[in-house]
Amino acid sequence: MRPFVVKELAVALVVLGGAVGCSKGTGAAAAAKAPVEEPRVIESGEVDPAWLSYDAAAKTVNFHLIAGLTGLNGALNFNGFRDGGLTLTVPKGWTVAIRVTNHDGMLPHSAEVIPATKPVPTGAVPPAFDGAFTVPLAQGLPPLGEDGMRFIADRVGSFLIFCGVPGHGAAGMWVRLKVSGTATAPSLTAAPAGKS
Ligand SMILES: [Cu+2]
Repeated sequence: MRPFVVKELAVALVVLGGAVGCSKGTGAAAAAKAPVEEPRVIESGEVDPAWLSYDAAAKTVNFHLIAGLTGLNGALNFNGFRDGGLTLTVPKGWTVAIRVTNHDGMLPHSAEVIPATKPVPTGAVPPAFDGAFTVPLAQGLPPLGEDGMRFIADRVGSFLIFCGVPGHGAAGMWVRLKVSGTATAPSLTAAPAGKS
């Protein structure tokens, strides 16, 4: 969880820096208008390196999955990607810790790692790895809610990280997880939607 603490600290410092800047010049009125902390603005299809961090010695990867990050697909996207457009690759045997944030102000969302199947299921199915889902899975996290999952990627293969709220996954709300027997470090790559 350390990378998340660092990130939040960085946000706090930015906010603090803004407040200090205001106090030098335009005074309290401007300071009061200082924007509330906002996540970095991401365009659909853009990969933010901050989403992924890992500890090679501990063989642990931390990934920040953000439901409805952009308006793409009626917000039925993860991190601004739909239909498998983003792939998280992790080496076999590593522990995968996924922080899941629902950035959608309207709809509930969840996340679950499932075997790669076509068509994508219309609702929650048994997870591919023990513990690889958020709670509640079918009901979803409320807008701005947060949960996490942690599991060991103990077998190679292609998997989906998909939303278990009925209809969302089938509508395109899924990205990919690849557990690799040859990769030496985790990576995050964007690929054209629908391609494997
Ligand atoms: Cu959803």
